[in-house]
Amino acid sequence: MDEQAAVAAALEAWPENGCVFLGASLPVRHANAVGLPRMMRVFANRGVSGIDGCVATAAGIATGAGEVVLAILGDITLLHDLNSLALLRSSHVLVVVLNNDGGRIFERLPIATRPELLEPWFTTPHGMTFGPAAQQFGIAYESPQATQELATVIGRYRQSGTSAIIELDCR
Ligand SMILES: Cc1ncc(C[n+]2csc(CCOP(=O)(O)OP(=O)(O)O)c2C)c(N)n1
Repeated sequence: MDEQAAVAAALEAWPENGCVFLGASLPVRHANAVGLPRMMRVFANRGVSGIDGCVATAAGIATGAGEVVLAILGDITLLHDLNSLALLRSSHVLVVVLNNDGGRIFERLPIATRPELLEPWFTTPHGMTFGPAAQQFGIAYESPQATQELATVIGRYRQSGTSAIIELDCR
C-alpha cells in the first residue's frame, strides 16, 4: 500500500477534533504532505531522539484525554517501544503501523549514496510483522489490504472502545 495514500485515508477516517499521534520519520512527513482533512488535535514526540516511547506517549494522550487516539507509526518506531503495548489494554489507541520493513526515511537522505552502509546501519530491515506481538499483548490485529478497507477498520475500532494494531504492508 502506498504510504502517503494510507496516511491520507487514515486521517480522512478520523473525526473533527479527534486526537492523532504522528510518529517521527516518514509518518509525520506524510501527514504534513497530505494535510489534515479537518481540524484535529495533533501530537508528536521528539523524545530522546524521535522514535522512542511513541506507543507510551499515545497511551498517555488517550488516558489524559479520556478518548481514543489514532497513532500512525513506522515499523521501527513500533518495535522500539513494543513493551508499551501492555498499556493499550487499558488505554484506547489505534496503532496504524506503516510496515515498510525498516527505516525507509534513510533512502531519501544523503546516506543513500553509500549502499554498503545504508542497509546494515540505517534502514535495518527486519522481516517482521506485528500479528504475533498483538497476540502476545492481547490486542486486536487487522491487516487491511486497501485504503477503503483501512477506513472501514478504523471506523469499527473507533466505536469499539478497544485498542488495535492495524498493520499496512508498505514494502
Ligand atoms: C531513539 C532513536 N533512535 C534512533 C533514531 C534514528 N532514526 C531516525 S528515523 C529512524 C528509522 C525509523 O524507522 P520507521 O519507524 O520504520 O520509519 P520510516 O523511516 O520507515 O518512516 C531512526 C532509527 C531516532 N530518531 N531515535
